[in-house]
Amino acid sequence: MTSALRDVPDLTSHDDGVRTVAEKLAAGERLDLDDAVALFESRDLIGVGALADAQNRAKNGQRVFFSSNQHINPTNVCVLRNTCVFCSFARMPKEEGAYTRTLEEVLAEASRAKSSPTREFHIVGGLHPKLRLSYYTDMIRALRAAYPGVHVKALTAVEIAHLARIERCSFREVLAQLKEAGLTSLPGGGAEVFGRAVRMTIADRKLAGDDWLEVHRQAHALGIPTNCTMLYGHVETMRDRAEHLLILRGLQDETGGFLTYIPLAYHPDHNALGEEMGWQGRPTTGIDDLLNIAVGRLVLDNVPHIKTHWPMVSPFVSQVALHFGCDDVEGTVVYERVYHEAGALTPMEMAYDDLVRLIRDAGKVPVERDSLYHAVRTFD
Ligand code: V47
Repeated sequence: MTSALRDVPDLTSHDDGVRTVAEKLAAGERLDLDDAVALFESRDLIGVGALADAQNRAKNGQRVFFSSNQHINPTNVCVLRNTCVFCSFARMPKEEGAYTRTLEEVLAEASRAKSSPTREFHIVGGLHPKLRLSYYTDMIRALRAAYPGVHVKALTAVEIAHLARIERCSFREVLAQLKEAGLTSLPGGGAEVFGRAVRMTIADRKLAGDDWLEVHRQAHALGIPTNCTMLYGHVETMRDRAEHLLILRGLQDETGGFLTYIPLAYHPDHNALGEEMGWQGRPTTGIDDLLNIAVGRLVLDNVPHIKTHWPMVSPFVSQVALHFGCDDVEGTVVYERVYHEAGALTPMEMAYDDLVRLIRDAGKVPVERDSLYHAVRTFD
């Protein structure tokens, strides 16, 4: 049963916090920091999930979006190699395994997809000390020329800020040049957790939280929509998570430029935090992965979509997430290094038909989308 006005399930939860949230939602009230902490601390996953599922269905019905996309990681050389202790992907310029692709190599890599025509390139990489902005604008122009109609979602806020430093110009100037070259949107990486103590522990020299927000604010002002993320499952507290979500919600109130929120599950293999620093944690569990989706849906009431990243949490958890507030599934991917270097055991690619089946078998309606969430093909 649902309440007639607000589509909130009548819920008798054993958890006071979840009952309070249910009452607030039914009354049309916004959740606050304490509510968000209570949801992250809740042991009533099914109760939290049912609330999130109702909110998602009210926004998106039975539709679940996915994209035919390809990830490209042009370089793993990164000036933050020794300070972002959670990262397994970065290398020093002369370190074994360091690579930087030429434009020709990127174009060759872009033609890997076999199961479906690519509609989106997702491009993220390291902070290379020497690559100029023109390396990226040339890449975007070449990809758009070779694949007419394709969307390019490229460069995290951290990479934008790094390029601004190299070019000695503003974030806005970098973004404007990328847009002119054909950039469609920005991915949401680099946010990690905004809280100072967490950032000092896991990403000491990385772009500060306020600067991450400023890059996204500037992008939105230029008409470039963006995604947002949170990296969870390392040293953060439940309050850190709650504060992070409220900060994202605050920027969305201001600009309305976020398209989707993606909780990113920390993978501890082959990085200093997981293997060398005496971190007492363990990889995230299915329970935590689903809870992060559900709490994201409930707190980020102004963000249209919540995405599950199947390479990190597995296709199985991603499928179940579709009943916990999620309406957006990572795409075909094709080839990916950031999580697989960190020990993700999932395949690198999901064939287009398998993605459609994964969504259908969850009882949902698959909708292939472009980067801007326009429906390209609907599987009724
Ligand atoms: O910011 C790095 C994460 C992010 C690890 O916008 C790790 O659609 C887990 O931007 N374990 C970059 N995560 C990836 C990114 C992204 C990914 C998926 C979808 C979208 C989108 C954007 O990868 C980094 C960091 O948070 N990451 N190392 C690790 N060991």
